[in-house]
Amino acid sequence: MEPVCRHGNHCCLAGGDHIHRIAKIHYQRSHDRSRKRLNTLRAVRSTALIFSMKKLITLFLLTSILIGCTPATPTTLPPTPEPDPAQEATAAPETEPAAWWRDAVFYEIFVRSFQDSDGDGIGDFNGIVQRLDYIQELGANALWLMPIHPSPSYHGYDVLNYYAVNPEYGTMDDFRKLLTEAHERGIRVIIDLVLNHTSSQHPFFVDANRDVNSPYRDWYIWSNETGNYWHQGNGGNYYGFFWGGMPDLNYRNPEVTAQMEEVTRYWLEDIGVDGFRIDAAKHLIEEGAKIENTEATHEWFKEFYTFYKSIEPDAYTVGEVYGAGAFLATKYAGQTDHIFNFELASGFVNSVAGESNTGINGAWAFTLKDISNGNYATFLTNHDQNRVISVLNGNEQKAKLAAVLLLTSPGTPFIYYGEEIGMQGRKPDEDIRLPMQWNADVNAGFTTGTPWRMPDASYTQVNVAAQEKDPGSLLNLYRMLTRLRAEHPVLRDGNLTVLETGNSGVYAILRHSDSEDVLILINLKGTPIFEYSLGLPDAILADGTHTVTSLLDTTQANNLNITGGMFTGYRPLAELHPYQAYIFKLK
Ligand SMILES: [Ca+2]
Ligand SMILES: [Ca+2]
Repeated sequence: MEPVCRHGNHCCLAGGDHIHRIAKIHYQRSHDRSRKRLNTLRAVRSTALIFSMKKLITLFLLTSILIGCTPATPTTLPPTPEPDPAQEATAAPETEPAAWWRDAVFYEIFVRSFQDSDGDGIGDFNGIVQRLDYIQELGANALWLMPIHPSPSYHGYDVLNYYAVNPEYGTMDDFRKLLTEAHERGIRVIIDLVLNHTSSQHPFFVDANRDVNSPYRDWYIWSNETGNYWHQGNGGNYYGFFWGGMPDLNYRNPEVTAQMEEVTRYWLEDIGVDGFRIDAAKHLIEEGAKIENTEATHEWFKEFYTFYKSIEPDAYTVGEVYGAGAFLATKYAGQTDHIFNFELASGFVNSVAGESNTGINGAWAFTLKDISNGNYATFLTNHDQNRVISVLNGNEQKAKLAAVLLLTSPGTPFIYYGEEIGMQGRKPDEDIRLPMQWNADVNAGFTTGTPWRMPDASYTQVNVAAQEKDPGSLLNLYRMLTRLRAEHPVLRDGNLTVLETGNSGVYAILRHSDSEDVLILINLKGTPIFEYSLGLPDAILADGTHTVTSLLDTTQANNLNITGGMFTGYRPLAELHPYQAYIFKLK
């Protein structure tokens, strides 16, 4: 057999037993390492909170100066509970891992477009390191890096080598440095894991296609079938759901599973990433005509979950199940930690675009019916969709409302790079993945060389530097919202009740926990609203009179009277301003 492996001992044709044995040996070491890492992260998080507090006070002052009124006294942060070292040391490995992702705000980065550090026009790992302060100030404490492996494409979703990094993005040492620097700031890092397919130029496929007797032949799916998804190969047609350049792997072959588990172990254990975004999760295993979310796919992910948790109990996966809502999230429970709630994302964006609460209230009805605990990932748009401000026809006020919807909702929010400054972009895909707009200098501050693709022309107006100076900017709203989310646990994991509003242009929810109640109220329309009235149909609040104070500014709303745990006919303000969001704390 001619060796096709050029990647060292990770690419051996080891069977599942071998891989599992390695996994068990590494388990305890990995667990100790994980504890140490977590303690570092916790220590850093306390520092980050203090830092955030200072920034918040500054922001309050700036906002108040701008609107010409007395600054409200910022609320005092509760002390951060410190982990008990004795308890940490004796905690049994079987203890449920702390679900760090429940408190995370993720930032999705397309490495090629974020920041070029060496003038070759291509974003890189060192560029991200240069921008970690920016990411931290945004309030993101986790990163999702789109594919970082060598690939013939600009986007990287067709992988050539799962054990290496794309040399255009830097060296493995550069990547390790990014991990270290991020972890020192309390920022976790997950990477895209492309399981469903390889590149057609991957050595496995090249060998499989060259020779029908190749040991890799059965790693892919061959047939005499023609038509959709079938592509002409040597000695038969091969299955590639997305296109011929991305042949699907055959997960009915245990060697394929063993190989991808070794890839998973390598990145978690040898390199130290914090988890994965699983690309095209629903397409993993086909069952005849059924090619999405099959039973075999669910069974595979069940085993995969056990495997990666045995390597690293704190590892997080989020599955891309394109188009999924909460119902499918329940189907992937115990198989991935989260899937993205596309149904909710559409609800957020469509309600703001259509200026009506119908879309979002409908999405909440489905989501709350299936998952009431917020165990899913949320977002507005991602790298496969037109950018949110373009969907909103460039309306920055609407983009602000979308940000409020995302960051005051349950679930773990993901912000797509540039969304926080209102970067525009419509398909083709390259144009929704353009260079980050840092400033008004040549090439938007992205590179000193020739960018791999020109930034959007809007960068002279729409950029980070300009928005940092403007207290009323979209960027500063994102910063304020992530800080509110950090300060008020109820915004992360409190219950959510959709309120009656008596007006389809008014969206109102109550976030409720044993310790705190927050009311979010939004006028989705471009005109003032006077005719509305809020009602809480469930008996969940304490009886009596509550004061209602804005968490965004100095607005004081009318008191709220609760009888029998509920209320009707409540009007916090006589007038709701056009495209205005209010976040009120009840006391
Ligand atoms: Ca570069
Ligand atoms: Ca597949």
